[in-house]
Amino acid sequence: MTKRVALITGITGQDGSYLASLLVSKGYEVHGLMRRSSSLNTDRIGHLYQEEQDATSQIRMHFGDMSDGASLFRVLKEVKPDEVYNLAAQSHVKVSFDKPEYTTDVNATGVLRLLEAIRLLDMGESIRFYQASTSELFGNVQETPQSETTPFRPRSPYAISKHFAFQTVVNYREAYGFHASNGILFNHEGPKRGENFVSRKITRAVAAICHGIQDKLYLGNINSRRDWGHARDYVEGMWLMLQKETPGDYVLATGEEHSVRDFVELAFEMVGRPIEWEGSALEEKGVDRKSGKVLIEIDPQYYRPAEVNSLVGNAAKARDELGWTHKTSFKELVQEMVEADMQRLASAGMSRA
Ligand code: NAP
Ligand code: G4F
Repeated sequence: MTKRVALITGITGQDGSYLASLLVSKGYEVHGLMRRSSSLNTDRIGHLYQEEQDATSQIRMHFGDMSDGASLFRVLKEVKPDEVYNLAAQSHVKVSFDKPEYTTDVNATGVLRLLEAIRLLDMGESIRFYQASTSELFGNVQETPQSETTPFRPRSPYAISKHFAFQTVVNYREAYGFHASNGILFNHEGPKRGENFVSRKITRAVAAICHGIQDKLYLGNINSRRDWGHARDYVEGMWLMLQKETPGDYVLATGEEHSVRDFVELAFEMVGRPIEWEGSALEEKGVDRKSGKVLIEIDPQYYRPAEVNSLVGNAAKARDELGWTHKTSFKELVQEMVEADMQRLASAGMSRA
């Protein structure tokens, strides 16, 4: 039996790392597209990746960039993948307001570059394509919960770039018969989550405060609500979409909604430091109930010019057609992230004393 070959863009990110592990465990030959960086950025895939010459390396890496069409063309030609998972993106919503043009180039035009390279290489019939679409497309939500039929009302340069990418995938499916699918994924997290997304920012702060190396956590809109699942569960859904005979667009979500405030309360509770809230708006503070110390303050620099206040998904189509459901509860997710950050600091011997 010949091994199936997968190419993952964004392999050095949170989802790329979980997906690479999943595909290696399923016997795939896994290749990753990686952009050049002045310092090594392969930490998240360190368990799979060794240097090119090392026969024990479980994945192969290729330099390329979503902003460089020729590099995408070259990598596709070299790897000849059966499945392409396009996870690469400037994925931070707030940052997209600061870098709208760059975000659009990578997240929108980048997807067009990749699909067009597949078409020009006459690989359209042999490749199955996954696009990392997002619940941010629903933006100013028109109904609750959101499903595949809910209208898109994007509210950030990030969401608008992903809207273009979504429609481009649909267009290549309809115009050229590509097996191309959009996964409309709601927020998914885990211990490998980037440090400036709110979930990880909170769990890192909880650990650092417990170890005495941070005094306070500064947050933006703590009343914002999200449908948070575990990335490990969601990459399984990506793979399932490409195993289906016909392509399609699928929501992956837990169907449960929590506020940032809930996340903070649960995370601090897990280390025995329950929080009480005092004051309101910019003056609201999270106080350690036992010591009376202020641990959380609001900093408006984390507010967005246009906020998505609430997102919660209906993943019935993925359940019925793919047999996908999430496995990890909100509480288990927060627990795993807090424990991992506590463990990281403990093993680094970090404390202020
Ligand atoms: P992430 O941790 O930020 O990873 C993004 C990946 O894209 C990294 O490997 C990054 O490389 C790479 N990348 C960025 N710009 C690139 C470029 N110009 N060329 C090539 N690679 C580039 O994001 P994630 O959380 O794993 O999310 C994966 C995908 O799913 C993203 O497209 C995101 O927008 C989408 N998504 C995520 C969620 C979620 O909740 N996690 C929900 C819905 C959709 P570096 O390591 O060098 O930075
Ligand atoms: O963790 P966040 O930055 O994630 P956001 O904006 O929901 O985007 C993530 O999920 C999307 C799927 O819906 C992905 F497409 C996207 O790539 C990314 O993975 O912020 C979550 C909420 C927001 O409402 C934000 O305003 O938390 C609020 N928040 C409050 N204080 C904060 C902070 N967000 C961040 N990053 N930092 C804060 O201090």
